[in-house]
Amino acid sequence: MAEQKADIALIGLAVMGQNLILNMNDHGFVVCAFNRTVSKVDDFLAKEAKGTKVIGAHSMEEMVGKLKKPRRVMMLVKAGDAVDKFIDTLVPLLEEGDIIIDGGNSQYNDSIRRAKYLESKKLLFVGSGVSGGEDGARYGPSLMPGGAKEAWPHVKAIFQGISAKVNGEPCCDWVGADGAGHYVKMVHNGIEYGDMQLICEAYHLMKDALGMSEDEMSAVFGEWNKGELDSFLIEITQAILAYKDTDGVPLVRKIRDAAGQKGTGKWTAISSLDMGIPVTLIGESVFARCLSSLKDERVKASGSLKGPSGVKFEGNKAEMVEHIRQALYASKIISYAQGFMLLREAAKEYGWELNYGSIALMWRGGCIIRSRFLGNIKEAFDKNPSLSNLLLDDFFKAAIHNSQASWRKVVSLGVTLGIPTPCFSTALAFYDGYRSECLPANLIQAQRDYFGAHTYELLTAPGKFTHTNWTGHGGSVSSTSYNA
Ligand code: NBP
Repeated sequence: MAEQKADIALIGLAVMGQNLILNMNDHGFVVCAFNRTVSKVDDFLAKEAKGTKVIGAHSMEEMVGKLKKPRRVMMLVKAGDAVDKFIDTLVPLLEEGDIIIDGGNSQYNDSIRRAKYLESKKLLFVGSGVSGGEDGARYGPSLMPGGAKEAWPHVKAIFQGISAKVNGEPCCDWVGADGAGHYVKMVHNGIEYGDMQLICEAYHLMKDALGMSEDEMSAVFGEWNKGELDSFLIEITQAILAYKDTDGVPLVRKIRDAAGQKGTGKWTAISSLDMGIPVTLIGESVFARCLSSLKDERVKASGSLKGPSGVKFEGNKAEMVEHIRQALYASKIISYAQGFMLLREAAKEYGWELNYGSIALMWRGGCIIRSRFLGNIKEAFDKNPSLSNLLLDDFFKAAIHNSQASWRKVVSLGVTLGIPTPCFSTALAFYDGYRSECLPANLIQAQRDYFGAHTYELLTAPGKFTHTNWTGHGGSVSSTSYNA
């Protein structure tokens, strides 16, 4: 009997690829598996995929020959050159209208380039963010596909079938053209960096300012997870703090405090700098990881650089824990407001028609930043799809107003005790800046004009650039006015 033709091929049999294949199989799709190291195909068929409808291929030619048309080939391989190499091999094997999907953590600029290249070859490119790690891939990831829209009707059933669902709605929808899916995934990861750092600052304050044990803190995170902070990251933090090593000591206490990173937070910060959008919280969260990794230098400095001495927290612990919860919540609102500001600017820059409510729904389940809070964001954008800033939505405005006194107390506590709270602090500084009618940039403009004849605008004449001869001996020639 002839072998059944596959609905989709999946290249890359590491953790993400294998689990996505099994997920697709559970949803009734026939998948053809392939991998650079071909022996992994047989290992996979003999072990994890045993008893499933998954079929394998030992060459790209064989794989392509086993696919229904239009052919759908998805890659879950290391981002970068590997993706380009597979694309180069696939192009001569495919026909007009076939679809190449990259589900790895590719840079959105690479996806823009690949979409254009494959369009010139009459092939359809889909760059899809995939989030949720191993478990998400196996039982329901958040999927953020973008690229050639003509491909969407051909991949929608598979993607929405395997994705996470919230109240029956798939955490997957079409994002936009060329690199939009990977851009949205990048911002998701940036926000994830911010969320993790905010949780770490709450932990740091509870541990060092309030002197709480890991079990006490675990219980606090457990409580927080029942309210407006309900999220995957708070949930795992509760579990991590409760986890004991074989000697009964909390394992977290033994872990070296030097954070790693793979780059997506940094890319988000770079993109925000390029576009001039103040995504300060994600930026600080990346720098906090960089500072943490200077462990040896910090150990040396800790022996000689003094902080405040003789100050201790002497208030009511339970009340301060609640203030910390409020500070975390308010800072998180700022982080998401900044993330959506960046998405709005990117949409303008790259000509994408992003649906912000639908992005919130894609992140609502399946991915690492999944939370109840994203449901509130979806509601805000559903109510007003052209909302210019989340902070101006009534729900979030009220939430910030309600939390800000606590938030200020917590930032002050950190400053007084010498405990760094880079993300709580930058979020508050952003909030105070964003709500200020006047900032001191008038003086910056005067300084720039003083030393470089860069000109300034008067409050009464915006758009009209003037130069002043501040010293009496400078000339009256001004520098060209442009923004750099
Ligand atoms: P890895 O990122 O570890 O990639 C492993 C796969 O890439 C294997 O199939 C490997 O083939 C292949 N590969 C490598 Br490595 N170098 C290659 C090259 N030069 N040419 C061709 N193939 C090459 O696997 P993963 O963790 O499953 O992630 C897959 C993608 O999904 C990545 O882009 C990752 O960033 C992204 N992602 C991962 C997660 C996660 O939680 N792990 C979550 C979301 C997205 P081999 O078997 O022959 O070495």
